[in-house]
Amino acid sequence: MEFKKEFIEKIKSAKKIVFFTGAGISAESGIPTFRGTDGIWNKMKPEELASFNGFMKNPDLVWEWYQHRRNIIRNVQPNPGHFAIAELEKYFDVTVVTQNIDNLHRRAGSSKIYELHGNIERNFCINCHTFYNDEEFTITQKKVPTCKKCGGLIRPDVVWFGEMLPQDQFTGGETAAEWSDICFVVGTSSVVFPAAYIPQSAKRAGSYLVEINIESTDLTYYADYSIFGKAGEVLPEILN
Ligand code: BV8
Ligand code: ZN
Repeated sequence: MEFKKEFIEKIKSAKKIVFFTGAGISAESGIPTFRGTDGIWNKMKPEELASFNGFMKNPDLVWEWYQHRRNIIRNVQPNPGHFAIAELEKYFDVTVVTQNIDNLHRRAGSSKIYELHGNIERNFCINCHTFYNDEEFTITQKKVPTCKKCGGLIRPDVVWFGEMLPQDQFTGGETAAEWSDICFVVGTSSVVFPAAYIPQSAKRAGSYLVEINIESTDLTYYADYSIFGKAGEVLPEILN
């Protein structure tokens, strides 16, 4: 793969690099994306499954859907894209800012990660906020579990539509992006806010914005360089 010269020069002088990632980076591991031809939202309604109202209306259905996704995530592995990002820590100060809840960046070995939309391996009681990790429930448990302390419903610790992002994760991710020399935007449709502000903030603060995606997105016209290709194929090339 031939990269453009300006990009190669930027890489040579860069110290701080941010990877802003979305569902597309995990697609090659076998986790379905949300939008696009095979996206989850083509079959299911986000307001029914990924909102607090949806959960209150049908907690068992929402719990079962997350159990289904946990099952997929447990049985897949990080792909060459995740591993390349982790390996780049040998050469740069790398920060990962991810919208994914799948833990694959951590499993690939990345050490500095901001999770904007939470993590599917954690759960908490909607009543008293006691945290429960995944091992406390069997993967076959289809009905929503209840809290040992207060009997409240237990939900996954992910950010649903209409909910605030964890402030420390958003601010940490945005600050890292603003201070970066290069901000890679990998495998995201860039339509979910406020997460999608982060690459914009990076560019406004002077970072060089590089998009890696199999197709053009809302961010493409804004990027300094768009590389069209699969994350698991493009990212390892950057190591060369
Ligand atoms: C909030 C977690 C406010 C759980 C998710 C401004 C304008 C318009 C609307 C809004 C706005 N601000 C807020 C909103 C509303 C809403 C929103 O953004 N709506 C959009 C959709 C119109 N936002 C919210 O509700 C947010 N909260 O605003 O709170 C508030 C204010 C006051 C008081 C209280 C509250 C919260 C949003 C969080 C939603 N959570 N998920 C879960 O996963 O179950 S959303 C979901 O989308 C995903 O989980 C993911 O995190 C997120 C982004 O998706 P992507 O990662 O980009 O995935 P997608 O499938 O779209 O794209 C995949 C891409 O990969 C494609 O481009 C494809 O081409 C590419 N690709 C595929 N294969 C590959 C590849 N690329 C490279 N290689 C490959 N192999
Ligand atoms: Zn409780």
